[in-house]
Amino acid sequence: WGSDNRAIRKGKWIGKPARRLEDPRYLTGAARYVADLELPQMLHAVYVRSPHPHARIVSIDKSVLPGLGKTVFAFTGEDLRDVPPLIDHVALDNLLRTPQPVIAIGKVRFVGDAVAIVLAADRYAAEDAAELLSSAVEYEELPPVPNVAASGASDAALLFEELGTNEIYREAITHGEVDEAFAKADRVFSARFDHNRYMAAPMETRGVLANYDRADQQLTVWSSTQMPHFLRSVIAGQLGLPENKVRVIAPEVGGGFGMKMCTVPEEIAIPFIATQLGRPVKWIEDRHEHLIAATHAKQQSINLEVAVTNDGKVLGVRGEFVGDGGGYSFNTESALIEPALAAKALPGPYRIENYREEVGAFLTNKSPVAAYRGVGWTAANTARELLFDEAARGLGIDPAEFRRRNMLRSDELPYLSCTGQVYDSGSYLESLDKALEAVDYQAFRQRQEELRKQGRYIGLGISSYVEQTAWGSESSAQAGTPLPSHDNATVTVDPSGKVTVAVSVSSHGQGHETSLAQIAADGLGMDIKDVVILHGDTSNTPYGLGTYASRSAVIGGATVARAAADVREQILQVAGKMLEASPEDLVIEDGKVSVAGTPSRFKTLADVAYAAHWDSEVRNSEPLLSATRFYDPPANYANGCVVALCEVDADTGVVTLDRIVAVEDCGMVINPMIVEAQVHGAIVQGLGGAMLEHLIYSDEGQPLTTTYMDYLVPTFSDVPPIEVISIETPSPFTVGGIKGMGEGGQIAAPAALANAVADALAPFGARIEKLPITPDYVLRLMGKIG
Ligand code: MCN
Ligand code: SMO
Repeated sequence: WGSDNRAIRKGKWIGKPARRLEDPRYLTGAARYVADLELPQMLHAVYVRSPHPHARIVSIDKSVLPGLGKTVFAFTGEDLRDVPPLIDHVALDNLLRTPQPVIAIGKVRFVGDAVAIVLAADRYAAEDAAELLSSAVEYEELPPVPNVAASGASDAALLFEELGTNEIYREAITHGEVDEAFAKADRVFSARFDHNRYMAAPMETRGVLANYDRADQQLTVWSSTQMPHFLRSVIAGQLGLPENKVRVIAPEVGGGFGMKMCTVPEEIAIPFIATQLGRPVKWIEDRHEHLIAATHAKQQSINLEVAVTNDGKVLGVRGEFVGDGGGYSFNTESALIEPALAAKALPGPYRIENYREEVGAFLTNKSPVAAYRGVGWTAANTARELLFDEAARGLGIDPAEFRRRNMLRSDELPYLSCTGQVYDSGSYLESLDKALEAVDYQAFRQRQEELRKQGRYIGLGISSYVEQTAWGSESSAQAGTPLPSHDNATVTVDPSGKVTVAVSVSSHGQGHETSLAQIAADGLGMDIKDVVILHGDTSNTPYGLGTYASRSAVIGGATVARAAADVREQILQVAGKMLEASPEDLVIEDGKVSVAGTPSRFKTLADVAYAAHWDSEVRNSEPLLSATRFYDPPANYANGCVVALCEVDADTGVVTLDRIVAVEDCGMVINPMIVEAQVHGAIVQGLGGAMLEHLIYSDEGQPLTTTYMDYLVPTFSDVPPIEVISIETPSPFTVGGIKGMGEGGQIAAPAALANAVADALAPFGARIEKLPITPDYVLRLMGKIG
């Protein structure tokens, strides 16, 4: 191993579409989520949440609650004054901080802001008591700040008076010679793009169960989280407990999609109350609460200008990215997460050397914005790809050809982008060409022309992308939000020869119990069925940051590969003594260690493992087959291209999606079936954001989309056939050449869909400036309604 730290042992499993080992328990209903857990003496928590977008809390009269302190308990912000507020700690000097108490103190800043927590022995009693307490909260309403325009107005009410402004960040950075580029340009195209506010809306809402055990003074928190170790660090810090007295368990997590990445106030308040009451406390969010109080995502406004030559060469780009952060700049991430990441991601797979990025972020009286799959990158990709199509149309150049003229060729990689990102490797042009070939691009254009003559409007949209993957320290620094990040895995072979792999990444639907087992199985020459992956529990996994930013294949995979390689050495040492052969002459395959070329001279892995623990003649100096290894990878970037085909009904404005083709290049693929399914899932979520999902607030700051009747998530019937084509360009920088891919589909799909609609409506001169693309928006674009 030592000579090449980037090698990975590829045997019978890596690259195979192995069926997911975790699926039987999902399919049979045996999987257990936070809501399924019951503890003796457990209390159920229900939140009292603000009905006002912006108000002072004048008083809360707990005395209205019958049985207060005996059968019913209530906690307000004042009761939790000793718990420090949550603050974002992004390392940016000029970002104004907005401390968020875990229950509001003095003031509420959005409809859904936590005002009190009520507890009772069952959920029904707690709901009734919470309703009673809600009516005993006196508010003094303040003028609402419903959007960025209102937030920036000179007479706007301030969410944090002490800051003297609602604009918590503004910064402009110039890369290269931007003004010169615009001065030289033949044409300048510009566009405004308003990205809609929508949200992850995982099948499982948020939920926390906390229990403080007085016997061993240990706090155990079960939370539907993506980052158990990080959450433990935050809880210990917030509650002033030694970290080794806090255990965090992420049981089954029914989707996180970024929303369950950062620490939420509920994850601090519920454990605190459990320590105060000395009884287990469970809070399970309901769907209405989820839609108003869980973090929202994606909303930002982008103004883009592109300077081009008449033959379609991009000379420079100017962009302004303004985030609508909601009531608090959200802890561990900040309101910058959308606009700042979008600004850095804007160049994408193109050769853009001159670029000015300006980033601003405002507070508004809405639920805070935090991560959701493809955070920032989705908005950047959509704005850029829409504008590139617009420019191509304006110049009379085919949109695919326009892209080709500006796209980085494989032989230009590794490439240092103007925003400081090192694209390690990829297949940008090949991905575009493969996607177009799959849909028979030329034939489509002919058909489009013929159908237009009949008054039918079909369209094709292209979206090329790079996806920054595998956040380690370097990737996060290149994204502009530096955060030391690394992970660990411990691989252990027990005396019976079975393998347990404990990882710090934390699967919540991605199938790590299979894909990481494939890596361990190849590393140790055995079957994946003999490998158990432990994750999501701080008491039996090594420290690490968990699963987000498409980091687990690269980082989790490498930690497992490295630890397995060390254990393999330990096995070979023992087996060498048993077989009286030099360890270099041994091979491990199918659970057997044999002498190369003489397969009849072998020991089973079980024999070797037994001897390694119990036979003092042959065992190693440490009678254990186990190793822990860490990994913090260099930055790496996956890439791909999504092409969507649609038809727009000119009478109703309804868009029918006919077909989506996605080319995905994530380097060496561990499990092609999982990768394909991840692409499908991400595209469907992107489709939701592009066509259906919209969290709408009234001008008074009231949320109007508070059930799934108003907030439309895509269903099976909204999804066209999706074909996934794989290209494998290994990263020269990562272990095994693996790159991540969990977000690519959602980064790319909205632009493909929006461009398809814009292409269909080109005869109407339509320009898509916002999402979702609803039928009434389409009719507006066609000039059919005002
Ligand atoms: N994979 C592979 N070969 C590669 C790359 C990935 O086989 N070259 C496999 C991995 O082994 C893993 C899966 O594909 O099983 C995704 O890997 P990766 O891209 O590393 O992403 P993560 O596992 O770190 O998952 C995070 C990513 C993110 S950031 C969001 S958001 C998202 C996503 O995963 N949230 C999800 N997909 C999700 N899928 C489900 N079901 N639920 C979520 O909450
Ligand atoms: S938004 Mo994904 O958890 O990085």
